[in-house]
Amino acid sequence: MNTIVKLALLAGSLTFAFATLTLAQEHPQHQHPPQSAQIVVLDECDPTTFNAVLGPDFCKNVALGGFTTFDDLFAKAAAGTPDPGWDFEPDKLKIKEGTSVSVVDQGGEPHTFTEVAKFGGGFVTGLNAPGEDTVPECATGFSNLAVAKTRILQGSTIQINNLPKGNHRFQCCIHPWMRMQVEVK
Ligand SMILES: [Cu+2]
Repeated sequence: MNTIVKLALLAGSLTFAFATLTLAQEHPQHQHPPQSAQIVVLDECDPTTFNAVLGPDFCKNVALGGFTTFDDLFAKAAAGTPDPGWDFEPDKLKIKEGTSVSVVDQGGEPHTFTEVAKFGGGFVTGLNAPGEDTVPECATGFSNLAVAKTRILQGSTIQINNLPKGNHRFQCCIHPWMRMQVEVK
């Protein structure tokens, strides 16, 4: 038997095994509640220093304490040790095809949840790691409609449906160390 035939048979039996497993887990009524998963977006922007630079209400953080000032955020990024308080949770999400994903910004400032082929820098060069270039998907910032569409404001949620099978990388185009992966099976 040649290798291709063997691989085809192997793939066939794996598919069968998976199908059997899936059937065994199915609900008896053939009615499935819509599958959904949530990703939380976090930051610790300091309202006083952020809003002094970016305008009133840019940072609307209501958390008590734990704030990072505007200057500190840039200093940490430039030092190659970006603030871990700016984060997507979880770091990796595994979902079944057809699952809808909601991304909720529970931080104090806007972010983007932008799919990229390869992780890299965002469009605010002062927040990029030393030597890191802006990834093409984030280029030109919010004047790029594709980037603008991925923006999430404080307290709001975006919904992502129909993610195809495979591994998807998402990052924030403003704070590019905010990164996570969604694996769709
Ligand atoms: Cu961000």
